[in-house]
Amino acid sequence: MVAALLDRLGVDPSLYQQGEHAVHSPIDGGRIGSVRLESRTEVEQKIARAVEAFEAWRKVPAPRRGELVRQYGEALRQHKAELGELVSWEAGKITQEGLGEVQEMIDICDFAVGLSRQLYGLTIASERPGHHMRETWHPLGVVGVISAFNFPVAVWSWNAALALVCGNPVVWKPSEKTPLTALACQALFERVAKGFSDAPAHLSQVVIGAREAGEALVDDPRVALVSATGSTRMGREVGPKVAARFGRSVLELGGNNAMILAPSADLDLAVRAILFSAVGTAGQRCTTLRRLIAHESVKAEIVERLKAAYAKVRIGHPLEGNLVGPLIDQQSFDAMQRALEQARGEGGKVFGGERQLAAQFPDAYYVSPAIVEMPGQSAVVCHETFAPILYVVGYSDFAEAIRLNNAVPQGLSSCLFTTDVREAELFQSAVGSDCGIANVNIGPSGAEIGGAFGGEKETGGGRESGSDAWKAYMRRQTNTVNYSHELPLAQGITFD
Ligand code: UN1
Repeated sequence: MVAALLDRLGVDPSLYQQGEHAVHSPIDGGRIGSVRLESRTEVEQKIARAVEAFEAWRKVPAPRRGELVRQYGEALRQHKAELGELVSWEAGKITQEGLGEVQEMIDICDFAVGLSRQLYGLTIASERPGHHMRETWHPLGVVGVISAFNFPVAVWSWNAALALVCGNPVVWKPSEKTPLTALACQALFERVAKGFSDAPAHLSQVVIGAREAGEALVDDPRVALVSATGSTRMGREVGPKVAARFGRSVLELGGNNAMILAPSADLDLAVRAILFSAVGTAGQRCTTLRRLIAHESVKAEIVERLKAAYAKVRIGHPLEGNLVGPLIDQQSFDAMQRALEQARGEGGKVFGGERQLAAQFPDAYYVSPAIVEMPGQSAVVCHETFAPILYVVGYSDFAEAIRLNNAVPQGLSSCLFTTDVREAELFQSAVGSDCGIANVNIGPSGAEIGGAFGGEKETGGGRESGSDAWKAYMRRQTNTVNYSHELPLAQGITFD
């Protein structure tokens, strides 16, 4: 099955049939490939090739660079079904979400194509006569991308599409858990690049490797920007290392996303939003809803309605019409069980969370999503467990709800369900949510690519994808030109 998909996506079988690192599908635990892990030296060789590619690519006009990304987007459209299914096999996403992930790639390609004609700088009023000032944006250099298993292809594409139109080559280290989807994206890229006369060799490269390979990207001063998505623990290592060599990093780390449910909320909408954002992707999005902060007047009702809805959610093989697929692996299952145990110890009432379908899939980890009513926002609630656990806490006044929303170390996404315009505006104001994303009447997950994506505090502060996130992938230059016959100095200084 997987081999046939990889074949249709043009991946050379030698890349996934003879390595020492086995790749297992979370769907049934079966082996779907084995890849060779690259050494530090091999990664360094790839970086050297990327530097060469940069020399050529930065000279290609940006709209022409955009044309390559447009053609890549076309290739993705043609192969959406296969790539989406491969995402399901390798990351365990349900059909709709696997396809949605590929659509997110197509969308960012479209965005980047438009951007390739809009890498605008500024003109600035000079204080000196006969002078003009402007600000220009130039290609930055090699961009290293480190991505996580849960969005095995989309997050790379946010980075790659922008990096490429900005004039930069990309070296990508995907998660060791999802190398096959990366090989597929790379095969598609190579096919498109081959037919594109202005694309230098090695414009996009994949590095299959473990920690050592990631470290090679992080440590190498030739990698101008490291864009890393993953745990806060990983970011704590990557950020300082890149900073120590004065490199640039874009960090997209843990989230602990809340929904505030106000007394005036439309509960029908809220139930649907909670289901998608807490249960979808088996709770394995960085934007997954993990905390429900419900007003005391609606808390009992929402919990009851959620329990009824959770009981109906179909859990099972993600390609067979179910709504919840498996967790990525046993480690993830164990972490979930430990968190539920801790929650009980902290006074939580746990509903759900048990292993499912163990007889049918002894080597895979399906769970029923959990709802945990907590007496308050205790330690376990402040920690991100990458599994479908929704903690519910109550509040009585709105200021307290905002305080709870903000009282965790992470700051990625947040949302409020209300029909009270004052609450809505306050939530999105300077004294409201402290997160990078703050929504009203939609859940915290499933963001469109057009906005800047990322968050504050332990989420790392990086922004990827839309808006002006492209600026992180370019270097800014301030230019002053004197077209007069004098040499006036700024600040009125005389130096005769
Ligand atoms: C992630 O989980 O790392 O907003 C990215 C969302 C998706 C991206 C999630 N568009 O849920």
